[in-house]
This record gives sequence, structure tokens and C-alpha cells, in this order.
Amino acid sequence: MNSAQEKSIIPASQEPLGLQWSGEISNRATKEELATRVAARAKDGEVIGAGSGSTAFLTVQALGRRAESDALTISVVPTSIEIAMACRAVGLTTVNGLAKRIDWCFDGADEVDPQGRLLKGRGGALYRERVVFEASNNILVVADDSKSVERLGENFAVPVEVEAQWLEHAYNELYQLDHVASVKLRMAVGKDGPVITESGRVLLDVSMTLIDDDDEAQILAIAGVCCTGIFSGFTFERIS
Ligand code: A5P
Repeated sequence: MNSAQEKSIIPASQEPLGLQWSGEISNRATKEELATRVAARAKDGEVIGAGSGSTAFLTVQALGRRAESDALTISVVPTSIEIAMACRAVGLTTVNGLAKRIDWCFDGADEVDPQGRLLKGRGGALYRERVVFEASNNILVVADDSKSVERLGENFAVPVEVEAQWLEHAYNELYQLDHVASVKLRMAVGKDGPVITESGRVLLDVSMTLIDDDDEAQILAIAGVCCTGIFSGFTFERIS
């Protein structure tokens, strides 16, 4: 018995840590259905990468139920603190991905364009999401039809993760690029100042009139920029 149980200080009505989401989940019923389909693919002994965002959060819960009902031993590589917490809450073992390649990963997306390019990073986890994509043998993008766009950047700004000491430089340089309409520092809610990512960096949300093949490279060439939410060149299966 741990000390919390001995003292009975946690109310029984309290939702367990890791199973709280920060707001309403849009299209929840559809995302639940997609999550169940993804979880059905898990096999015993696999190492699975878990993206971030509400779709990934629901998929982790479905995976936890699947692992329990079918007695699967699965290791999960999480891409954010909240997804690691969700894994622990449902009894999934978390590991880092350094030892070997990841069998497959799942993740949501903010936008998917007709060329198969993704826009990601609304939740701020773009860096680890990209690392997990690169380290995975197969990628499942769980994106309901509401995520399809004709023009990447139509509904969301492009998140750009930047070393804080290079912030002003990156901000100025981004404004020099042809397709950049505006650049905003992403501010925290529940903390003064900017959002700080899991890697200790800050985010600039860059609204763009157009995203062509050169834009990603041009943004990445700016000193202090670590990664962008434009995910192009990945081969993936879309679950929708
Ligand atoms: C997290 O940083 C994002 O890349 C998410 O994967 C993306 O925002 C999708 O989120 P939802 O699943 O909540 O729509």
C-alpha cells in the first residue's frame, strides 16, 4: 500500500493523472473509432511510437485496453509528457527509442494536403513527433476527414521550434521569407510568458500564404530553428 492509499487523501471521484485532457476533444466519436482500429493492429512484443494530440491520447487509451484484454506486452515511445502520462495511467510501459528502431508509430495531424504533406505541432510536440516518424519502420497518420485541406497552412499556422536565445533573430528572419504573412510567439496558458516545449525551446506560429517545397528548407536554414511542423517526404498510411 502506498502512502496516498494509507492516508486516503485522493478523492475516489478524482480522474487519474494522465487521463485528463486539456479541453474538449473535437470529433471525439470519430477519433475513438479510429483509435480502436489502430489499437487492433498491435502485436505482442512490439515497440510502438505514440504521437501527441487528442487523437493520439485516445489511441493510447485504446491500446491500453487492447493490451490488457489480449495480454499483450507492448513498449511505447511517447512524444510528449502528456502522452507518457497517459501510457502510465493505462498500464503501458514507456521506453525511449534509442535502443532499436520502432516497429510502427501512430500520430494525428492538423492538416493533410493532396500531396500527402502534413502540418503538425498544434500541441507543441512537433520535435519528438518528427524524431519518432524518422525512427519508425511504418507510420500511421490518424486523421479524420476534417484534416484534409487543399492548401497546407489553410487552417493553421506553421509551428516553428526555436532555441530561446535565437528567438529575435529567427523572428526577424522569418519575416524576410516570401510566403510569411505573420509570426507570433506562442504564449502559455497557466504560466507567464511563452510555451516551453519538452526540449526547452519556444514556438513561433508562422502564418503562410503558400507553402512550397523550398519553404521548409528556408525555415530550417535560419539559425536557432530546430524544426518545423511541415512534415513532407514521409511515407505513411492514413487512417480516416
Ligand atoms: C501535436 O503536437 C500535434 O502534432 C498533433 O498531432 C496534432 O495537433 C493533431 O491533434 P489532434 O489529434 O488533437 O487533432
